[in-house]
Amino acid sequence: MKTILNPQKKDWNKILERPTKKVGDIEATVNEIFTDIQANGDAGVAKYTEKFDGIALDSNLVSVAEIEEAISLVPKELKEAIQQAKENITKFHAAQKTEKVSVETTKGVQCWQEKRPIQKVGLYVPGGTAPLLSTVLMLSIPAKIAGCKEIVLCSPPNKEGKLPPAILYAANLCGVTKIIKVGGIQAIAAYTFGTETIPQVYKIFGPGNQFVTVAKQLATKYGVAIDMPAGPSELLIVADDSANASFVAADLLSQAEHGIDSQVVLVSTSKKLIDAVSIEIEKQLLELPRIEITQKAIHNSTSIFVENDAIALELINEYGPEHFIVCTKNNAFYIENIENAGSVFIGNYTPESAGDYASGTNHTLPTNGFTKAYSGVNLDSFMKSITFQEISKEGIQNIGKSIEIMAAAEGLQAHKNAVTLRLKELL
Ligand code: HSO
Ligand code: ZN
Repeated sequence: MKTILNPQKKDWNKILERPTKKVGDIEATVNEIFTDIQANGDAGVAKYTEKFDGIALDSNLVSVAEIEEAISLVPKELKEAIQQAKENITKFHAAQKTEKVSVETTKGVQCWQEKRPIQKVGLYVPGGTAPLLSTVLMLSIPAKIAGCKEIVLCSPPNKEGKLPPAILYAANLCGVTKIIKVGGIQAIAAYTFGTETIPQVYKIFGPGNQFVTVAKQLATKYGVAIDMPAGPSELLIVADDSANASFVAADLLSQAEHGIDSQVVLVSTSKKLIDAVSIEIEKQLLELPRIEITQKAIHNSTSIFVENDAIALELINEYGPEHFIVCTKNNAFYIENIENAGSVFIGNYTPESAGDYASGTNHTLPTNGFTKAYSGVNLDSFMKSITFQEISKEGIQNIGKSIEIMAAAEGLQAHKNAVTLRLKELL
């Protein structure tokens, strides 16, 4: 990790630049696969599964027998851990339900807002070096609580044509209605158009590599919503002498382990802490099975020394980290004033891993500075708000004149008439 001392404000963006990936001609590939799957449905999906995942499947729909096998294969200890995580994620997301909002804006004019679930949602769980069973929980639990009717999950099969048992177990436990062995661009294309096996959905959720990300963006052009633009994982820790250096190092490494393009940043008002963390990182790194990935991510990462908490805060708000750990004497200052972050972890005993798995908060969060405008996945992500209104005779008499005047000002006579006829009838 390189250390930068007291950087000038004009250099912050450069120092905190996210590792960029080459998008290259991904878009052309994505377009081609979309067109093929739109025209050929399941046959197109099977072709790309064979091409990219190296497996020809008779059917990509996960069967009851496969789920039963998975249930028998997942160790009891893991089942219990999943159960505890599920309970906490359920409690936190169920508590996010809101009451109907109803207001009489003017006498006789009643307006209200109610939420309804998105009926069909498509969840995506990537394969790769670490199949994330926790992501299954983070997406399917709020979908179920929201009341989504069709909850489909796609994930790429391995070379034997299988999904990891823990993914199947978690999906089945959390109420996923259909599990399909398909990954990458072809999964997103299938969600966009629908195939004989894979239902078309109204919104797609979940992380993925750059192919999946570009595909999700293309899906929006066909009218399918997505949770958020995804990017590599990030963690920023602000810590001072009150922090435990080995805990800070462990947290930085936990996020660096995701991928070579993960970005971890340490901001501190203590040079002593920065040095201690750096020594700890070197020590702990050697013990990690994913040392190569982790080392590369750490290599791209930075420690930044700043003079005081006010400067640190400004820099953090400018960066807008996906995950933000606060471990200082002045935690309240950061908590009150943080503007841009996906999820905040406070104090020496709150590792980011807690939010990744089991505390109850969602780990599907905006990255790449999108925290400035996007929220992480939550109950509302699976719902829409509908507004209602009912106006009485008295109500239309109270607001009718204003509507007529505004409609006339816009030159929209028919709009005005819709009110004028009613007002006349009431005379
Ligand atoms: N930190 C990741 C989520 C995750 N970590 C899953 C471990 N498993 C993105 O928030
Ligand atoms: Zn993680």
